[in-house]
Amino acid sequence: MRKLLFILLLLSTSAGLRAEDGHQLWLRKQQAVPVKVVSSATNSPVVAMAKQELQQGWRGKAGASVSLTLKKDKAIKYDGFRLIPNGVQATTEAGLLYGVFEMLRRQQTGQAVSEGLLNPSYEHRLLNHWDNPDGSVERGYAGQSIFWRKDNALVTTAEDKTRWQQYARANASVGINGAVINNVNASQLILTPEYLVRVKAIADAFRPYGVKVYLAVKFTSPALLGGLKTSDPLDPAVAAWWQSKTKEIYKLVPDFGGFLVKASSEGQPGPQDYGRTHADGANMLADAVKPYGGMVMWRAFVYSPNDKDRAKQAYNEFVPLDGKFRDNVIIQVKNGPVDFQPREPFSPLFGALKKTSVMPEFQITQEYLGHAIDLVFLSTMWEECLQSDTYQAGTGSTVARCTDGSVYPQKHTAMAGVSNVGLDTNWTGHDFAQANWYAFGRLAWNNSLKSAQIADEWLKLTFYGATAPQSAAPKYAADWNTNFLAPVKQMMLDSRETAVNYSMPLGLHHIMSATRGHYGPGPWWAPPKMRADWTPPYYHQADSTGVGFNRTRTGSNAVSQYHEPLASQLNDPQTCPDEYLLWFHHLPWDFRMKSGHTLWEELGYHYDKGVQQVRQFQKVWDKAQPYVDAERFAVVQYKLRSQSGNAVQWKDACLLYFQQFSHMPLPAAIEPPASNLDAIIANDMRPRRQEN
Ligand code: BDP
Repeated sequence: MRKLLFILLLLSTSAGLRAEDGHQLWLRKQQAVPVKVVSSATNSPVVAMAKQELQQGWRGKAGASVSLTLKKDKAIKYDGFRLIPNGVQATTEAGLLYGVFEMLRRQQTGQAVSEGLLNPSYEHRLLNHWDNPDGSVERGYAGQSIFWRKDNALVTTAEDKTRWQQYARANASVGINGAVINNVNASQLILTPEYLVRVKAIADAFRPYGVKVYLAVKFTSPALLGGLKTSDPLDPAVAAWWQSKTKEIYKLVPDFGGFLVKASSEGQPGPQDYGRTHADGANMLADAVKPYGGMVMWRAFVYSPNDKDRAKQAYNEFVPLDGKFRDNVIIQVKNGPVDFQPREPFSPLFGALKKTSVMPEFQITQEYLGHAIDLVFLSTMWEECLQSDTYQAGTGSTVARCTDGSVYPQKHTAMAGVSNVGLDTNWTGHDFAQANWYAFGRLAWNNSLKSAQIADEWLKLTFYGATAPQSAAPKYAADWNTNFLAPVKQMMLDSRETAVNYSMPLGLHHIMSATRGHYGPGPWWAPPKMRADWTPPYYHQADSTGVGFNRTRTGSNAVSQYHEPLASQLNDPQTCPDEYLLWFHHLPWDFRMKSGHTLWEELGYHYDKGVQQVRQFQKVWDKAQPYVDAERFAVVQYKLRSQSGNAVQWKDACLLYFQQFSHMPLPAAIEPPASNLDAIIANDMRPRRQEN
């Protein structure tokens, strides 16, 4: 008995009954009042969840009666819903659940629960987990995988189930309805019967929250697992193998979502190994899942060492295939043409594929934006991408509208985010990285939401009343708004531009350290024999004549992949926005910027500004102390200190490194370097365990 009590205690601690350690995310326990729920829907698991959430979180009129109604309604799209007087109306059960979460969010954040129709922008709103069968997470900074582990990999414990439920609930609360539960660099293991049993267990835990399971698959699985001589997509035996594997999966998981494929990319096998196209590969898999209503997400993240400009390859490979894909294939395109850098222009594939479904892929995990150490709210970056005008179908054909079905008649619409979730108590490593998970879900639901609103909601849900049981008092609310909400929200909204300033300003990209897993600066890194397109000098092209990648018509001509008037605007350094200047241009160090400064000075000012901004964040956070519980306050404070050191490193390293080429003095107004280049490089090259 005592042993059982002990186990229960352990379980409850790990299952989320802790106080304010971040485990409850934006779903902290509410002081709910009684509510009566009337539902016309049969009491399915999803409807039961909707009721339970209402009962646990209702903060409207005590004793109110709330109706959940399933009803035909042509205006409701996908799993959208209507807020009606005293209730929610939807055409799907998931719609009812989302409606409930919307009502509760409004109550908790002080917004009116007014009537209205709320449809999601995208049909499928998915997290991609880069989790490996051994429990490691590629580019994960929040501990091991919540799905897989090395020892006892296939034993599902009660703790596993609880965590998967909590995870699915968090997703549902922001409208995320799917998860790819293994790495795009996929192991064939995932398709073995043992692993599929666990996939089923995960799907069972997700189902009551309306979250579907998807798998990333290795293209050569038929040869590796099925003993076939080839994995050629046009070989009938290969197609038959995939059909039978698909059948096996659907038997276990009837609502399985489909496959995600990284093929012929970064060493992953793919149709090109057999002289076939991406369309051949994707269509063969699409045919296998079609009878079950499944979908294939085929990634456009492709590039090869022979390319003169890596930024051009995805467009070159995929545009000729436009219209050749089955209608249940959707091409998954990273926001920028290179690779999740702190700032990239949007990928020119958006809007250019007119007869093929296309979905944006964002990176929630902060591979290039400070891991789980730096505080960077990514919503503004995603908003910038979604609101970029591609001009592909006239003015106003933004990335958002070119992917959500507004511009092109896509059979499927979707958005994916590479998850930052791991086994850490607070799920995401950094307490503020939770905001990126939250923001991704909110933007996938509504791709025209503003980051300021998202930050506002998240802060209220995550921190309000953390130190004050008397938080209902009007005085507390007023103080909280002025002293906590306003400055901390501003810090979040400024944080991405700050990270760009101290790491890769003015269009610089891919100059991060290779030895420290992409954390910190490494513009010098270019070991002999290394593929050029994996080294920073390939991207910054610094020499005595200047800096930047010439992608204009006199250079790689990547600008021509954009539609006019954008192509000409980007092509001319006088009209190219400063943000993208060195992305598209190689310019002399004394090039005159719009500000009147030389390019060299402007670089110096940006790096310096980034450092000053992080120091400002430290002050903002220090002042926020009275409003934050001790645990979360201390951890964030500590991380901001590390971030401030990181910013100084970036500034010193990059300015001293580039100075070797510019031969110009640093602007007098900026803070002088704290170290010298040799020492910085020696420290970066120090042998470490984690490799690129
Ligand atoms: C790169 C990551 C690598 C991923 C790759 C991808 O460094 O770990 O496998 O993206 O998206 O940014 O496939």
